[in-house]
Order: sequence, then structure tokens, then C-alpha cells
Amino acid sequence: MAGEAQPDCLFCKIAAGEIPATVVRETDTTLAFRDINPQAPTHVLVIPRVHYPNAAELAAGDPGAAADVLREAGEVAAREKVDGSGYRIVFNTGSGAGQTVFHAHAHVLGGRDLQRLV
Ligand code: DGP
Repeated sequence: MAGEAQPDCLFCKIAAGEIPATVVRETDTTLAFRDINPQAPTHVLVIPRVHYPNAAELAAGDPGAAADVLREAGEVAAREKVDGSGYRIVFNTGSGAGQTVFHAHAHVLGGRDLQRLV
């Protein structure tokens, strides 16, 4: 069922505290933790506690949780002090775009020069 925790989902397990992660912020609806394979000095993942396979499905199924993820991405950037220099929020969507964990998540990247993608 959309939104419900999935037993085999890595990020559902992190959200439930069953797998450890370096948590930087948490709210009732979101969890932010450091990426295990950081691509920048700041590389934090922000996930909704509810399970949707990607950001678009999250926004369609639970717009409030999608907004919470975006707001928390901004909070993380501010607390990591990368908001002044600029940061990037990335939602890889689909394996062709590099998505490897099919639980919606925002990458918050900052602390280095980020080349333009588009
Ligand atoms: P994506 O490729 O967009 O699906 O991003 C998934 C990210 O999740 C990737 O950058 C690596 C990260 N990741 C994978 N497994 C773990 C884990 O067990 N712990 C943490 N903290 N991050 C993980």
C-alpha cells in the first residue's frame, strides 16, 4: 500500500532505527542523515518517513510530506552553513538517472564548487 513501510526497504529500516545512520535532523515526518558515500563536504539525505518509491510519487500521494522534505532540505543547508555559498537538492528518479534506493529522498549537496548540470 502506498505510504506504508516496506519490509525490504533500506530507508524504511533507517527511518525505523533498525539500521544505524548519522542523523543530522529529524521531525515527525522526515529524517535527515549523512550519505554513506559522500560526494561533497555536505552530503545529507532527507527522506520522508512514509514510503513512496520516488519524489514524484511522494508529491502525488502525500504532498504534505513532499513539502516537509523540501523544507527540511533547506533547514539542513542552513545548519550545515552551505546556504550562503549555494547548494544543490537532487532527486534521482529511476535507475537510468542513478536512483539506487527506491524510497524517495533528497540529496542535499554543498561545501564545494558545484558545476552546472543544466
Ligand atoms: P540514489 O542513488 O539517488 O538512490 O541515492 C542513494 C544514496 O543512498 C547513495 O548516495 C548512497 C546512500 N546509501 C546507500 N546505502 C546507505 C546506507 O546504508 N546508509 C547511508 N547513510 N546511506 C546509504
